[in-house]
Amino acid sequence: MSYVSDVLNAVIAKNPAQPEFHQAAKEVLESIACVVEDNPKYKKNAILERIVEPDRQIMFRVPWVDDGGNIRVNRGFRVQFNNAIGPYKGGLRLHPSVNLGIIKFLGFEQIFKNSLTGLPIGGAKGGSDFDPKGKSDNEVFRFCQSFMSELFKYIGADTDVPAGDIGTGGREIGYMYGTYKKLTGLYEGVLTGKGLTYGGSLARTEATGYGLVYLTEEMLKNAGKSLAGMTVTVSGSGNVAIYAVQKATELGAKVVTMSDSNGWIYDKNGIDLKAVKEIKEVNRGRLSDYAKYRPDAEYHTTGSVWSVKCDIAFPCATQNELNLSDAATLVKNKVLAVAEGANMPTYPDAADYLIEKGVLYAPGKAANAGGVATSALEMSQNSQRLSWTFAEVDAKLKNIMINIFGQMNENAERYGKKNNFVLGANVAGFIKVAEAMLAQGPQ
Ligand code: NDP
Ligand code: 2IT
Repeated sequence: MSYVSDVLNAVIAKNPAQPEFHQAAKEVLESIACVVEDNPKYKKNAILERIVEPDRQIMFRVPWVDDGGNIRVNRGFRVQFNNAIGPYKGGLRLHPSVNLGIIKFLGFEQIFKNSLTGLPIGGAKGGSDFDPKGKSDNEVFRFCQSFMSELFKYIGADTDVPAGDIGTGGREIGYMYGTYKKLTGLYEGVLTGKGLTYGGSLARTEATGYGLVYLTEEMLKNAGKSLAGMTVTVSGSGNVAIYAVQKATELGAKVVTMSDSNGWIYDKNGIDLKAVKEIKEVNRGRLSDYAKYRPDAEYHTTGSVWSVKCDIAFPCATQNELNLSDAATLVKNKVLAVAEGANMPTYPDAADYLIEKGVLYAPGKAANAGGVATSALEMSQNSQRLSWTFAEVDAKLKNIMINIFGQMNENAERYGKKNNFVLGANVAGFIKVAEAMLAQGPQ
């Protein structure tokens, strides 16, 4: 058996009941097999065995008191996966589905994504099975305070810098930052996605969605096309989806769908983003309210946005939300490109199918790297004790995304797999981390 399959079999045997982690490890390891064959030093130095094993996995009890005076208990996680190229960096997910396997898949992906940004950040992820939906501000505060009263022991501006992800936005980051500061007495850049009044970076809120669109525009440009005039479908209606819709619309595309966990909207006239922002960002409401703003739009609780004919698809909700039958529908409808705002939204067989059919498929670790890249820019500004303008940060973000496309495109070609951006992104992300690990010895 090959080195890659030996390591994958060990991952499956040693990490039972973690299907998402197995899926992420398989995708990365199988696509870098070519590099591993070319470089016997990786096997000799057990790079794969080391890269699939987190540096440490922290799990803790998070007790908090709800508004009725009842004690509630959630589970907290931080998986510090790899710090070969910089301090641990990655978001905190608050969603009832969170478990160790999901945090490990996200932390593993983050290693390669962070490497692709070209910035000095290692890979980590954390979160909790706490559900912020339907909770009062006071309940969210008490949860965040309890969560950080344990997490603060393991993080720091030069150690591990968490940020937002599903369910963790500006409100949660603010409560966690206040708690960290109170417990440590340190005013330091320990979290990113902070508010603009206390060390946040302009353009961080927009960065993941904008970056997704910048990378897609570059990928289309390389194929002699552009977003202008294209019809786009988007899933999700959170941070990533909203700013992807905003930038795609600005570049002349027409976005016709968005979704949340209850249903999805189809607005043939183009999504009214002001309405979506009011529903989601201001009211913390449900997309079913969209009809109040646009009575002509359709709202569906069955099926999915992928049934709508489009040129470009942006999955921006969560993992495994686009299956093989969705991919077949997209191909039948002549989709040109699928670029992932979410982490691992496409099932592996669906991704293979898209690539095989010649669809330009940009995997999340490349396409959504603009968020963490701008987090790293927030860290730079915090270290300098300066704030850059929106235009400065946005220009840096755009350059980073163009550079990421260049790296994945070049590496796909180098290994004779033109337009296989899964291979290209994984190879480019992996080599830098592997070389840093080699240089630092068998730790
Ligand atoms: P938000 O919490 O802001 O929004 C998440 C959106 O996805 C909501 O519309 C939510 O619907 C929907 N969603 C979440 N979970 C599910 C589910 N299990 N089934 C159906 N719909 C679901 O999160 P973000 O926009 O920040 O994150 C979206 C994706 O992007 C995630 O995969 C995240 O890991 C990834 N990402 C985020 C980055 C960031 O900077 N925020 C950076 C890079 C990647 P509902 O409101 O009903 O729950
Ligand atoms: O998946 C991701 O890259 C994020 N949730 C953002 C991480 C970060 O540190 O900004």
